[in-house]
Amino acid sequence: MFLWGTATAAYQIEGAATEDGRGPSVWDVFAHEPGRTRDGHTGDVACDHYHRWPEDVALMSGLGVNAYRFSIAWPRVLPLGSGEVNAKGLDFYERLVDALLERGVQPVPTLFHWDLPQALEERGGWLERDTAARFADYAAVVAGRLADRVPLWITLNEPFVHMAYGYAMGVHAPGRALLTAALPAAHHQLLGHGLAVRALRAAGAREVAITNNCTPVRPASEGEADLRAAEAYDILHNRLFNDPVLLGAYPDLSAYPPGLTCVQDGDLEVIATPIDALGVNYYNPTRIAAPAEDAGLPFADAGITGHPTTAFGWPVVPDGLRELLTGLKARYGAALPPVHITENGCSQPDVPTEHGTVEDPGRIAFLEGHIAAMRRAMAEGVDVRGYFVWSLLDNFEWAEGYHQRFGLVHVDFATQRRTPKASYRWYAEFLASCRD
Ligand code: GCO
Repeated sequence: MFLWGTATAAYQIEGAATEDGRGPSVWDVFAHEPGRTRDGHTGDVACDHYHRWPEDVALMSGLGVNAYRFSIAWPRVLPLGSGEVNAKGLDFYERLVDALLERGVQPVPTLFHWDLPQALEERGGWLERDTAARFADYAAVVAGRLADRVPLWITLNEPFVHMAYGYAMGVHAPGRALLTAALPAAHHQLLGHGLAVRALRAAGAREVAITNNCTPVRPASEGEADLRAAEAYDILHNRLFNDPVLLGAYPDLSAYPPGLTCVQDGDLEVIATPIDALGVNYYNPTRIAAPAEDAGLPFADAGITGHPTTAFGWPVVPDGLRELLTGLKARYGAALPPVHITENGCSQPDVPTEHGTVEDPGRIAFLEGHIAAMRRAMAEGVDVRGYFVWSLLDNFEWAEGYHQRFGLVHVDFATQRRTPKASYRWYAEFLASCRD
């Protein structure tokens, strides 16, 4: 059965940041620091999904999706990151999973969508090797409760973005701006992934995946310097996170001195523990040029022009999804497991009309175009098993706060009123036509 779903993440929708024993995460701390997010927005309340989840499950049921990708908040389950388990945290996810199953919606939980328990950050976060072991312990706790009912698990969400934005540039939590000294955060996340795959399987999980953010990289010209820069970017964004998982080896990191110095014997075998699927998040391609002389990095973003853009200013290039998927197949061949598009979607300037509807033709065109591109890739031989729209609800868009709306459902953050947009009705009709 092809999985058609929507996706969300805990910190972006749950709210209830201090309720029922939840510990603080790096995002709670970061969002409360002055100047970190637009207008100082935080996820304290977000979509109040922690209390309104029955309404949100009903919205999914009305949509007709057969799968829902959400994330489990590590600090709800283990408030200090390790040690004592908070039963109320596990109870919340168990209720959600059971309600989804009752409605024929397959739960697809992600164990880490960037909300590291603050207690672990204070011990070094993902720069520390020990965090990988704590992640596996946490995975075992959650799977111990839910593996009998959850067929497909995702370990990490976008370790590239977490390393780059959280540890290299400091624009996401935990707000560290270490540039290439952030690389250990890549290795320790990947090691945590591999250990978690083993822990999940030991607890009875049937299928396990990792979700990577992938982008097709285009050189700004065929000149040698641009080609070299594009290759360096492809290595950092894509290959650093796919190669060790699928091939058991890191790519050449000589463009990023000193490279990875924290890898120990046996780590790559752990990271390459076989997985059942690769989750791919796709938003847009990237065009890369040679950097200026004194730039600290071996590439420069040249920007993509000549395409429509989302409210975020991101170029809309549906065929980039076909290019990405066929490129993965060409690169990894038989080592590429089945793929799920675990996120795809766009922000639009959605404003409710005087009739209370939300018209979002740009989002409908985006989704139609990308689903068609995914199908072209499938016709070209890529084994794709699922597609999840980002997102079910407008939600807390990290450093952008509530300013970027990605939902099929509009959320009025003052009243928490949910209004299905035109794209919600479009997706419902599309899913109904797939079932006919
Ligand atoms: C991501 C994200 C989401 C974002 C989405 C839009 O994994 O980057 O999982 O949390 O909200 O990508 O930027």
